[in-house]
Amino acid sequence: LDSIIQRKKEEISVAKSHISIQQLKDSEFFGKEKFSLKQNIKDKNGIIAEFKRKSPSKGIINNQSSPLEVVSAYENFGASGISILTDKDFFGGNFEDILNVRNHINIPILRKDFMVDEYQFYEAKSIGADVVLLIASCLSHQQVQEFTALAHELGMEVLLEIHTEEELNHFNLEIDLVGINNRNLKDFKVDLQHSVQLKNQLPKGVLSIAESGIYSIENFKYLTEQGFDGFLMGEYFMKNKNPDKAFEE
Ligand code: IGP
Repeated sequence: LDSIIQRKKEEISVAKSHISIQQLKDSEFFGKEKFSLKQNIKDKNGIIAEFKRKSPSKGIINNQSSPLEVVSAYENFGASGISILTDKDFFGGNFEDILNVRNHINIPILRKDFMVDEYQFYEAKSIGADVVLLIASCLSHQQVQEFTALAHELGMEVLLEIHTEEELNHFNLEIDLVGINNRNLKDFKVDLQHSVQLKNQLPKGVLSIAESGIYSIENFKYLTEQGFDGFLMGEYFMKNKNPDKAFEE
């Protein structure tokens, strides 16, 4: 995780030297109406389906399918939202993956990346993202607060990702959704019980998303019974040739 953050900071400083925030603001998406993930989690099946080519823990997952064919299938089966990785070095993503699909689907898109600098929020808006991920383990309590305010100012919602009990402290009432990652980003271990335990410690009424390691209908049903509002799922869909059929078994 530390090396990802290190690399991310270098990447941001290069990006800043090429495109200013002022230039990012010229994008067609600034000031434009957005899709609400918060609302869609309640209105649809709760699944945030992810487009992910590869990951540090799994290597190549699927680098054949195009973003548009995959996310269209996600939309067709009733997903509440789409998550698209934009990190290039570790996850094989890029901004085009969002730009190429944004105007073809009518559900919210989460820009999934390691957000450590204000600049990235302008970037996210400039490519048409509706939601950004804040990973508690990469940020201070104060950064979470400031980044949440900035995201809202730009018209985006915030999904705060936590993994430990201490990270519950990063929560504040401005946050739109809380994701509990079943995967420890430091050693990649996955444990569904983990999110169940932490969920019970969240303030009542907060929309909770179980993240990672949901690889079967049984997993999904179990987490639904435990009261989760949403489910962030990547690999299960990306490895299935027909992501739209993956839930019909
Ligand atoms: C999806 P999975 O096990 O269904 O492919 O997981 C998603 O939860 C995972 O990609 C993820 C992630 C992250 C990736 C959750 N938090 C933070 C990168 C950074």
